[in-house]
Amino acid sequence: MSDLVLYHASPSRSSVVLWMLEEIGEPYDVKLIKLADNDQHKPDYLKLNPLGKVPTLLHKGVPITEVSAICTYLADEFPARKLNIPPGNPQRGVYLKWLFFAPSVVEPAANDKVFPRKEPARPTAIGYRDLDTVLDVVAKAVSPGPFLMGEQFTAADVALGSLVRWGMMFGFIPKRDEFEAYAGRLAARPAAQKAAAKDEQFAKA
Ligand SMILES: N[C@@H](CCC(=O)N[C@@H](CS)C(=O)NCC(=O)O)C(=O)O
Repeated sequence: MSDLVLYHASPSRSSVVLWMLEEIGEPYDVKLIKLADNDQHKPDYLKLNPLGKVPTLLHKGVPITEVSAICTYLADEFPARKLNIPPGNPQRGVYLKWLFFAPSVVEPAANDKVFPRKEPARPTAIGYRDLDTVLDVVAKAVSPGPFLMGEQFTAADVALGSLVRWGMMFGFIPKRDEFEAYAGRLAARPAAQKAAAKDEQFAKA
């Protein structure tokens, strides 16, 4: 058994971690979780991820949950791949901002659009803006790019880039030129292609 074990449902948010693991290039094992069979609610899995969600990554037996936390952790833990901006570099703050921006700003703004609230939330009380405003910020950050941190591809591109790719695929993010160009650059990465091919097999399993 590898030090790294991904609990994965294909395709889902755990596909983001699958891509991240391919970028890292360390050996890992995959344990498939069948959401339709409610594997995520089984007692043994709830011990690892009390919310009963995927992904969960085990590293040396320690469970880590939350996509962006896992991507941040892996990039720091395996720095040779240069997928992080390390402590000491003032750009690390910007890098971390994008890693948090994905789940705490883009995702909730997208959810509000896909699942509108009966009563709109007070804009000053929620921690993000409407999806159009949020996406303007992302579009500016990825053009000309090529990546969020400029020339360096980082874990932030895996986390936020996955949302952009998925969002356009499922129609909750508009196919703006900036996003299509950025998604194209991400899809061209060999690790992204390897992860996509594996995920296709996992989906059939
Ligand atoms: N905040 C979590 C979200 C994880 C999540 O919502 N995963 C979905 C799959 S995309 C899930 O496990 N759904 C199964 C369920 O809710 O029972 C993260 O970033 O890891």
